[in-house]
Amino acid sequence: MKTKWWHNAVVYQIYPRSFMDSNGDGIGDIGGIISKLDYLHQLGINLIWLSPVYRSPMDDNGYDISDYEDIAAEFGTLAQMDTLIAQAKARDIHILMDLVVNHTSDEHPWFLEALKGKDNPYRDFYIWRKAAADGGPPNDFHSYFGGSGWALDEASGDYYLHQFSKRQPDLNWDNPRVHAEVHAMMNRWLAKGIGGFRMDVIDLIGKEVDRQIMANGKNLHALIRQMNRATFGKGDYVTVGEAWSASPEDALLYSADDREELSMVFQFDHIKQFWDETEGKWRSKPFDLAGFKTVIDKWQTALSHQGWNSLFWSNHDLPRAVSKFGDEGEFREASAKMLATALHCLKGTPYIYQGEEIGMTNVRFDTVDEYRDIESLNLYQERLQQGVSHEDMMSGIYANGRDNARTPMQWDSSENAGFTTGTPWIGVNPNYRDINVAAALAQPDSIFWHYQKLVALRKQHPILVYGDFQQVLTEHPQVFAWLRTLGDDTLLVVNNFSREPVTLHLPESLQNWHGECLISHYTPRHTLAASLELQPYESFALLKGR
Ligand code: TEU
Ligand code: CA
Repeated sequence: MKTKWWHNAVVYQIYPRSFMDSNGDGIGDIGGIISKLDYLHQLGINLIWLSPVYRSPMDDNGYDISDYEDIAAEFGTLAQMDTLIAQAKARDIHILMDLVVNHTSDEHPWFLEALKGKDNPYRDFYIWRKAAADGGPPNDFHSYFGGSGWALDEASGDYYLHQFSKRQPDLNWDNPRVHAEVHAMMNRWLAKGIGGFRMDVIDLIGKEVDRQIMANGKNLHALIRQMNRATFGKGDYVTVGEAWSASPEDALLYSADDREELSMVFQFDHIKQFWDETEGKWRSKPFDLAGFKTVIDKWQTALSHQGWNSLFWSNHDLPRAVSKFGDEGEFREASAKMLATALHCLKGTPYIYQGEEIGMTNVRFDTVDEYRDIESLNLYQERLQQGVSHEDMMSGIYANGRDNARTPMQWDSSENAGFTTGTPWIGVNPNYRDINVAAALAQPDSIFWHYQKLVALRKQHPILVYGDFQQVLTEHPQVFAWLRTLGDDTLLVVNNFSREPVTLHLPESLQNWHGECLISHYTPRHTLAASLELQPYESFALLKGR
């Protein structure tokens, strides 16, 4: 495997709307991000994945772009974006811009042109089909955000495809002019000094519409290779593709060295495994460690020598890590630290979602009107019409709604958690008085300092970056443990994923170890006997002495 500069880097994801408001309008902005770069530098991260800040009508909070080369007024200006890039770089932090090119906003000039008529030069920048015989949508493809995935253009009587909201028309990647326009825009952003791209639903751009194959279409990898060669492949950039459909085999196609495609992908097996087979995310299955271990092991093993894993528990579309995989009550701190150790001791690039480093939790607003996410709001309406009860839908939103991750970043215990001096665009989680950055920085053993140690460890110990993964204690019902091996070095990572203490009996091969405890949030363990008493949500990583 070729080593890359970013292999020991950790990425911090910023959802700009909710990160920090610098002008009192209740909406996070670039000025707010700039004001917090020292905080991020203190955490030690080297890359920021910046969710979209481009001009947008904000139908999907910026994932509906109307101008790829201007900044949304509520987020700031291009000049501020240049300042952010420069100020970040001065702190050895590189910006990954969010590239959303499966679709645009319906206010993008390309789409406004396309609406002017069937013979407009931009018409086939998008995907049009004739109405069905009954005048309805061409087929029964369903949008991820509710309703048909086809919207009628009254003027022409044709329908256009939109896999997300009807204000997010899908681009036609069968059209070489689309490639050229997107590549040119990407190169202009690269020329501004960014570090690379996170690529929104990149697995959808090769869609074969008439066969209703939306993900992993036959041209997908050719399109990505072409994009690589035309843009980021010319430099040492970081690219991560969001691929909800990806299998380990797909991930190797995206990220193996000789593929000249992407650095890595976000896959979601460890997320989808806890969604209901028929109700999806709206009916959450209880966390099952055995299944979780199997999935993580599958991905670690598949990409151990080829390709590269991304590592994450949460993002702006997912519930909060400690609420989903840990304990948001009595053991919030211990479980958040355990999850951090587990993630950062796996092989791949760890992603920290804003607020994860202080153990922010899911939110439970009393009424659906307090929610803002188009996906939750649309599906609430649609599913109630289908007979799902209000209570069932609310429990789905509480468990897996995207707004769980989008409540304002909690900076301190002042009003609105120090996020804004105005009225926040979405409610602040009421627990901000106790869970906030100021409190975390003042508490020596807080979750923040635990993350800071983990980020630093990745730079100090190549075994964390390149060590092979091998699960141990595979059958244990509460403990997820593994070895990382590199040359003569062996690291043992043990995580108690339960709220109960565990008496752990070690196999011969792990007994009588002595070495350096790289990280622990209980009493550090430098030696191992035949058995040990693990505390609730205890983790440790022990580097075996040679
Ligand atoms: O998400 C892709 C996507 O499929 C998710 O929206 C997912 O289906 C859903 O959240 C399940 O919980 C990307 C972006 O991350 C998301 O924020 C955008 O809404 C979406 O694409 C459209 O751009
Ligand atoms: Ca603002």
